[in-house]
Amino acid sequence: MADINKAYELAKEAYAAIGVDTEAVMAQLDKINVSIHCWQGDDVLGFEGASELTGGIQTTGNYPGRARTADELRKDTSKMLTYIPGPKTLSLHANYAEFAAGKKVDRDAITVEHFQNWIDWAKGEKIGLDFNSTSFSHPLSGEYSISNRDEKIRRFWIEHTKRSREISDAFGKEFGRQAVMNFWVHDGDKEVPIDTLAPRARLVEALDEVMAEKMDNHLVAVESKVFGIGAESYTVGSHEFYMGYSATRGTLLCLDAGHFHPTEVVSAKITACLPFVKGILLHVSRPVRWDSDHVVKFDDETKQIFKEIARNNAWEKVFIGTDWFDASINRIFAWTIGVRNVKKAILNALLEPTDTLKAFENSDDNSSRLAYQEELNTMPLGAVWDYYCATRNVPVGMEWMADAKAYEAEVLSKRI
Ligand code: RNT
Ligand code: ZN
Repeated sequence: MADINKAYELAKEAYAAIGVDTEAVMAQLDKINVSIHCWQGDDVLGFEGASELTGGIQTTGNYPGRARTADELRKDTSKMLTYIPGPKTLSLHANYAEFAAGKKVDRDAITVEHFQNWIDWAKGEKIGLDFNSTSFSHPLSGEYSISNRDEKIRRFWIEHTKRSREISDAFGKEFGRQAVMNFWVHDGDKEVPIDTLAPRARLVEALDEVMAEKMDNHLVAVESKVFGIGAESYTVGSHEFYMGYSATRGTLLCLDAGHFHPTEVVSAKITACLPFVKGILLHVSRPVRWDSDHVVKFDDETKQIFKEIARNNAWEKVFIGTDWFDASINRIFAWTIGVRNVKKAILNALLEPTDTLKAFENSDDNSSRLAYQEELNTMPLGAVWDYYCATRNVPVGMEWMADAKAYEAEVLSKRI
């Protein structure tokens, strides 16, 4: 700790010299929530007994130790949470419901009672819960779910999405903070259909019905995607579709970092969308070639996403969620590495002397703007990050690794 303090004092001075108050930055970081996805721990399978992930998404790798039950997933999540500083919530999918023996209901009939164990657990962890409706890995998933031309199938998913709103709203009430419910459906086609409009018209109608009831304890976000596996040629809920929907209906717009063409970046979209939507839900992820949901790195795009929010002080309008699933490495490592990088990238963005950079820009001094930005890259961010972790009682630097390895030896490796 002595070294951490010493390094921090020097870093504090270095940042003060460029007009950045590290204490104020850390106080701000203490208020920025990250909604952590639950599904890294069990390869997105949930607890309905699914043995296969469908809906155009895929987890690859078979590293041992996957959580097979809700209790195991809660235990693993609790472990991971001890490595993450600052505020956090856990984001659940509808297929993580739990049923008493013989009391299983289908997704169109789930209620908040099926998430009571999660609520009790979250209270113990002193965190809140967020929610996601779930269109995939179900006998009625098919290529089209809520936009299906079959009225029966469509009705099922409409009812499911209504139930999901109710659950999300109940979470909001329970935890005294507005929960965020994300809506992503895989609906799409392997080939371009002749009628690309009709499924979209059905999706608008279905969503309007789902959104009709006013519920104040949660916000709904809608998530677009460029394509899914097996649905490569047509996506009902494309970016333009949900941009229009969220702008006209007052929902949040979810931007997933992996859901665009490989040369498009989410960081470039934030201020383009903000003037028109109620708010944005981010799915911080890392695309590699396609929406492959790799563990988030402390890379340029991740840093840029949070700089865009910080520079425009848009923390109130941008909700931060995570979304990846890597089964090729220890899953607790996959979670921890990614979420710590998200937190670190937020800190990095807050440590930028934005006013100075804007002043250069506004006086057409682009030479200084570039020089300054490049010098900032090697400022002692690490010392502030270590100090933040230490003072928020989570492991500093690589310390968490030995503990996570011990957990692997004691717990994960025994799961066969
Ligand atoms: C899929 C979307 C979606 C899912 C989760 C499981 O492409 O990104 O967010 O990853 O809902
Ligand atoms: Zn996503």
